[in-house]
Amino acid sequence: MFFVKYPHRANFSFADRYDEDSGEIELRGKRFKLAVGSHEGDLYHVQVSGPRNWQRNLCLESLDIPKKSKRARLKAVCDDDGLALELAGRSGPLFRARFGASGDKSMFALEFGSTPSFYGMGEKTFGKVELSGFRAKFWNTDVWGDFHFAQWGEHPTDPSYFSLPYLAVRVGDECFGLLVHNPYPAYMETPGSDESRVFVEWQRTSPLLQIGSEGGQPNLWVIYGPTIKEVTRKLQKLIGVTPLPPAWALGYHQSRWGYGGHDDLLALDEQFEKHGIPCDSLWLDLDYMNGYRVFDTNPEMFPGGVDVIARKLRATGRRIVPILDPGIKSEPGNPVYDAGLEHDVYCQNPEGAPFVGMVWPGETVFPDFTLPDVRDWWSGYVAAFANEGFGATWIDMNDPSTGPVDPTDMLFGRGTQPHEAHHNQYSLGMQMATTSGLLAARPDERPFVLSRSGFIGTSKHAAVWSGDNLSNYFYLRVSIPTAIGMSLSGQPFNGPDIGGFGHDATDALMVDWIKCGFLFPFCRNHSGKGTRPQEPFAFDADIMKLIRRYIRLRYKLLPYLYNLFIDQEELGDPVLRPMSYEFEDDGLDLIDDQFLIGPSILQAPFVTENLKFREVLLPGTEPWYDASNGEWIQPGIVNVRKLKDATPLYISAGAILPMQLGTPTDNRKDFSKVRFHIFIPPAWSGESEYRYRSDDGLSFDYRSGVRSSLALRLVAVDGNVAVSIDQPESGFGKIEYDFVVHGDVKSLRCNSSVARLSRASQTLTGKSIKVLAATVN
Ligand code: MIG
Repeated sequence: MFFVKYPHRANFSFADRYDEDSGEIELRGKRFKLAVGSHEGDLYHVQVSGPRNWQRNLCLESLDIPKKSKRARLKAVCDDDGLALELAGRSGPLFRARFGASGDKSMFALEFGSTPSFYGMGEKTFGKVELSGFRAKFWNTDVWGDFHFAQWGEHPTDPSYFSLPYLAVRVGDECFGLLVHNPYPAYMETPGSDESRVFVEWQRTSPLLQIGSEGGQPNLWVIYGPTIKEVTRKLQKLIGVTPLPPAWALGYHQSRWGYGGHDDLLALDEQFEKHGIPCDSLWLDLDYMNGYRVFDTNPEMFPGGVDVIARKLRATGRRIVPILDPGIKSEPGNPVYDAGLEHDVYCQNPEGAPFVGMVWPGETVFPDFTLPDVRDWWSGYVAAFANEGFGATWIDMNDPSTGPVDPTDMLFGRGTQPHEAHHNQYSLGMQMATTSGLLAARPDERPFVLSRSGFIGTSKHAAVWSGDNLSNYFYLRVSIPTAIGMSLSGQPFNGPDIGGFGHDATDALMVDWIKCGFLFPFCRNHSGKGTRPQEPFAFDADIMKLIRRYIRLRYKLLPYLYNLFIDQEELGDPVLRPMSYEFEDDGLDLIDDQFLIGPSILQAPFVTENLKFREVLLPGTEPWYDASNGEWIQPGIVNVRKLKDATPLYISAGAILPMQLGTPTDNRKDFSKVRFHIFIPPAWSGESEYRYRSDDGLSFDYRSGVRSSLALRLVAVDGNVAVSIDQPESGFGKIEYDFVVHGDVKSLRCNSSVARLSRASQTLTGKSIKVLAATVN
């Protein structure tokens, strides 16, 4: 396994014979079995089996496979060149694929009728939404450990921490997805070219899409859309939706490598309180530990135990989230180490002894999370640890990072499985074990785990942050396409270290970053040891107020965000989306610095240093509401000036956005009281719908009916607006609501009553805007 070398198709033999009756294919005289399964929803599974590790799919998490179906959009045929797989589109095949092998490696080579576009690829830092002309590898990597600083400082590196070998493809106006369901290292090479890297012709990427893995059973899922929305929903349901997180996990999180224990936490708590900044949790990095020993809290940092401070923080509703690394200090007498030896939990080296890596505590050994009994063992420690007073868990270094030690000798399955067979899903096993530990400790609370690495199935267990970035504009800029890629690849709960992890955030960068990231699905300010402190109150008062303003705005919009996570669980839609998710205009995917939060909020933040103006493309055919000044803007390209307070943020015509009342200054959330902000352009005619749901934000009771919902339908005719609203579900009691109208409506009716409208004002991203407050009897 090399980072920047890729299998070349000249070394592969392609299936030159295929017998449709027996399903046998032949590659240079070697025989394999091909199976093409067709499933409801236009999902197809291509599986090839053969000797050695091609016999069995080693994925730890199962897929949620829809029932078999007779539909056969994907067909295997035998033509003059041998086996071809064809996916039928509306007017002819969308691709024709050949299957090849080179020893244990497998490859699907796809040829397209017309120019394709590509999206997804999990977590990449290429800085692009559209991914033509890339070679990519899928091998979970501790980027700072494995690349030289000169490479990652301001340039994309690949592979990344989190591997989701998935690619969405658009051909004409039809989309389909390709999922390599195999934990071995995967690769993709997309047609297209980056001229800056081409000196001689052969350096161009292949005109074919090449996608496959370096070992393991070839398992390719082909998901037909035809829209990107349908493809993404189907993918998400196949690999697993993200279960509704506790509401507090959607708040603002404060972290820094350097916070110790009781005293630091108390001081932070007081600062957030004093400045009226909402914050749901405080994160502890390595320094809370006793000599980097996992599950061993330094008693000097917590006089009287963790629960002392955990109880104090309960008054302000803040949780403590400690970091956990997989690497256990190899040291006789360390109780966790000893217990692990006794239960035979460690990955082995080829000599049959525990494999040793060099991580924080020095020599470290690694639980083999691919084994169910080892996951149970770990889960017991997590449960006990949670019971000490911790609110959730942050799992790091699970790529796994072995420091300077070559991981190839780290064997799984008690020495029976090669490293590559499970490397990519090591973190997944750790997530499964950690989540179940939290559930064991608190069976009635939705667990929350943040993980650095991940694989297919992580969406069911953990949020993922995009690993170590730097406080610079390169990383701010790529945070958008990286989040879009993850969202389209089925990892909706994601976000970067806001403000940047390494180096010092300047005032300007910190402000630009919070303006860009304040509505990202996961919103945590984290910084590295020795860097400039990055808490909002570490900056001068005028900067602090700007940062605070956006954190407060996140909390104001929390009902909207929370409902987007409900939609994720029900429908599979990502929270953060590319514009093309909702709008059809061509070329939207070439814009890498704009994104949508849900269907109605469009952000086009300033992500380039010292820029005074930027172009914003407002898609679609309806006007957009400029949240900084309350003006309606026609769709198309507009030139926007950078303002100190505001950020370019637009709301779609007819949108209904549920918000908390007033300006939140703490982290209280009551989803039973909501204010619907409706956005109506002048003399507008149109319709929209919204479904609002409220529940306790913490338990699983919503699954057994302890949830209330409101169904809203808005019809506007020439600026006269009628909203019909009813409450189809009342399991969580009555929802109190009122309305604020942004725009100049002529009249507003709510169900059968006419609303009284009075002038009011409202601040969102910029200055105070005139709005109409509606009183409904
Ligand atoms: O080698 O725990 O990505 O967030 O602060 C560094 C210390 C180990 C890497 C994580 C980062 C965390 C840091 N960790």
